[in-house]
Amino acid sequence: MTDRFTVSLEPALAAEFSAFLARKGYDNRSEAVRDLIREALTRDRLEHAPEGGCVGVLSYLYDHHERELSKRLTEVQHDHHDLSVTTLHMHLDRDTCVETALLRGRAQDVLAFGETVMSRPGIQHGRLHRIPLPDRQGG
Ligand code: NI
Repeated sequence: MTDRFTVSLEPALAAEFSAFLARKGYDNRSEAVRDLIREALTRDRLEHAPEGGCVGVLSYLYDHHERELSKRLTEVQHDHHDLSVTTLHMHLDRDTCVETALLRGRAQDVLAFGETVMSRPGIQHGRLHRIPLPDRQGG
């Protein structure tokens, strides 16, 4: 059953929220509020339940001429074969590679892996997006 509640906003916050909805393309305030609640709960869960399972999407760009970097990245992925499910590699141009790694494991392990990769010299635009799994799916 759907739980309904009423939210009161002062005019300035309501106007800001309306502008936000228009900019993001929401037709429906309820959908926007649901998304904001999910986002807050996700962030809270990742912070407070680091042992919980998650899926991670790690993406980054690098220059493949960078000394040893490709080899090191492959080694890091093999060392964490339990976390690294698959990697997509795109040869963006003559020099540059873009990779996206799909990870699965405990939220804290996925974060540690992502930070290890993103902090490597030569890795640019590193970004990790973690999506907590429902409890029934475990790590
Ligand atoms: Ni490449």
